[in-house]
Amino acid sequence: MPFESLYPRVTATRRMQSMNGSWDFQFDPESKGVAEGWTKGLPNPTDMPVPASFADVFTDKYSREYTGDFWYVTTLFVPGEWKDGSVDIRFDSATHAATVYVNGTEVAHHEGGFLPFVAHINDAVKWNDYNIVAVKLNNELSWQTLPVGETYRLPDGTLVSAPYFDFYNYSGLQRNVNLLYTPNERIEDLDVVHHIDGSDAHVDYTVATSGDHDVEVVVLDEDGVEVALANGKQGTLDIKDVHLWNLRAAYLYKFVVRIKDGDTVIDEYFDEIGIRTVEVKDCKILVNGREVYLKGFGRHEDSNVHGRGFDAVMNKRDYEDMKWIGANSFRTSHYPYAEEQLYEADRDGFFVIDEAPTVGMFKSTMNFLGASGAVGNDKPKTFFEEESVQTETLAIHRRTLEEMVARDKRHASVCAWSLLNEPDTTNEAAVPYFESIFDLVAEIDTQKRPKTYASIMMSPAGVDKTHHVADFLMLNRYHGWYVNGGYAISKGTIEMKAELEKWHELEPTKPIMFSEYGADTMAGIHKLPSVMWSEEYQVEVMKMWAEIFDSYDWIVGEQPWNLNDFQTTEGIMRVDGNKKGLFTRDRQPKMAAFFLKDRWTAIPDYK
Ligand code: GCB
Repeated sequence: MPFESLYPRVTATRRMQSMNGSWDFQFDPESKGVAEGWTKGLPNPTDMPVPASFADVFTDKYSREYTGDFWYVTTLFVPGEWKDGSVDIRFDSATHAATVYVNGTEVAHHEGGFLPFVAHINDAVKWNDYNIVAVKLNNELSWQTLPVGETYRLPDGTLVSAPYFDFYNYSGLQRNVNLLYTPNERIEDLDVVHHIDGSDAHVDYTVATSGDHDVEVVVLDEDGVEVALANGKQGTLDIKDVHLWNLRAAYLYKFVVRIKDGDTVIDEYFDEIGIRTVEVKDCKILVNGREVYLKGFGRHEDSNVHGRGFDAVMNKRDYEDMKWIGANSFRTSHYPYAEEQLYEADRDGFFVIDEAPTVGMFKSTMNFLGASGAVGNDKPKTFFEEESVQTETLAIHRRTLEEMVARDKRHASVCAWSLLNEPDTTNEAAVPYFESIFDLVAEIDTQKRPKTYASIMMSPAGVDKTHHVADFLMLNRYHGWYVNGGYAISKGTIEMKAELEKWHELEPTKPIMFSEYGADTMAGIHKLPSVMWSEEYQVEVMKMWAEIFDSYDWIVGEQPWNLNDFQTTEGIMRVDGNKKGLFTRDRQPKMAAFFLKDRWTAIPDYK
C-alpha cells in the first residue's frame, strides 16, 4: 500500500512512461463487458482523451449523464529491459471504482475516485511487446461510496446518479496514468517530522523499503548545496540556519533517499520538502510558532469541457488568481486534489486544508438540487444512525483517510485535515463514528496536523454533537443567501454573531474559521440598488461577512465559496452551475473579487 503513495518520479534507478493520450472508450450499461471479453478490446469504441472527465466531451445527454460501468482500453508497449524490476501502472485517480486488466488478466481493483493506486503487472505482461490494458470503471453513488449519493433507474431502465452534493458527478480517468519501473528492492515510503530549535531544525525521518540494505538520506538546499546527511532507515537530520517554509514565502529542500550496497545505488527517490510546524493553541493557528490569518477559498477541480480532468493550465491560472487577490490558503473541497496541485501549493506557500472525499453525509441534502425530486426520502433515521454507515461506510472512510494521509503527509502546504464536509452532526450516533476517524488520523499523521470538519448550517452551536473532536472549528454558513437574503441581510449579521458567541462559549480555546459563505452571482448582472444574483449584491454579502470576521479576534480565517463558478447537477436552484465564484468558470474576476483584493492585501499573512 505505501508504494503507490509516492509521487512517481524518474531518478537514477526509476523509469516512467506516460500513458496519457487517446484511449478506446465504451459504455457498458448491461455490465456484460467482462463476460464478452472486453478486457481484450472493445467491440464498438470511441476515442477518449486521458486525463479528462468523459461527460462534457459528448453532445448527447445520455452520454453526458451516463451512470454505470464504462471502459477505457489502450495498447501498451512494455520495454524488455524492465523485466528485472517491478513494473506497475499508476493511476493518479480513477473515478469512482476501477478494475484493471492486462491481456485479459485482472491486476488491480480500487474503490475511491480521488486517490492513486498501482497495478503490478509483471506477471501479466508480454515483455518487449504490445499489451492490452483495459480498465472497467463505475461511477455509481451509494451510501458506501465517497462521496455519498444514490443511484436509481428511470422507467426505461436508464441508471441515474443522484449525488447528495451539488458538484457535477464527473468521472473517468481524470488524472495522469503512468507506467513505472522500479527496482525490486525499493524505497516505499518516506515520513518526516519537523522540529524547530532556534535558528536550526531537526527532522526526524523514517524510510520504508522492501529490502534489507541500508539507506542514506541527503538534504540539499535550493542552491543544491548539501546541508544534512544521515544513514539508516530511521534517524534525525540536523539542518543549521534553516530556511523555514512560510505562508506565501516558501522554501523547499530536496530530500534524496538512496538504498545503497557499498557504492552501488540500488534505488533512489527524492521529494521537495518544506520545513515548518503547525499547531493550534489558545484560539490561534500557529505556523512556525507564528499566528496566521487564513485568506482563501473553497475550490473545485472543474473547468469547461475538461470537467474534473487534470488541467495544468487552469491550475496555474487558479494559483495566479489566488496570488493576485492576496489569498494564502484554500481547502480541497470536497476531495483530495491532484498531487500536482499540492506541489504547486508547496512552491507558492499556500496553507492547504486537505479534505477527504466525504461529502453528502446529511440526508436532508439528498439530491437537494434535483429538478425531478426523483429520490424518495423514505429513510426515517439520520445518516449516522444507519447500521451500514457505522460498519461499511466507516471502514471505507478509514481506508480512504489512510490513503490520503499516506499520499499527502510530506507536503508542507498540507497544514490541516478536513475529515468531512457538512456531515449530519445533529445526532449522538455521529459521535463514535467521528471519534473513530479522528483518532485514526491522530495516530497515522506523524506531523500531528490539526484536524477538523466543515460544519453545516443545520447543525449550529448547541445542536452539533461532535465539535469536541475538532482541533479548530470550520463553519459553512449562508446568511445573506439561503437564509436572511437580500433586504434581510442585516438580520443575518445578528444571527451569525449570536451563533458565533455560543460557539466561543462552548469551545473557548478553539480558533474558528469560515470555510464557506457567499452568494450566487451572475457575472454581468448589475443592479442599483442591488438584488440577489447581481454583482453588487455579492459585494454587499462579502462586506457583511468582513464586518463579522473583524468583530472577534478568535476568528482565524475566511474562505468564501468558491474561487470559481463550477458545474453542478442540473436543477431548479442552479443556472448552468453554481455561481458563487469570486471568479467566473473561465477565471475572470467578478466585482466582489476587487473588494476582497483590497481587503486581503491589507491583512498580513501572519498577525
Ligand atoms: C454547501 C456545500 C457546497 C455547496 C454550497 C452551495 O454548503 O458544502 O458543496 O456548493 O453549499 O453553494 O450551496
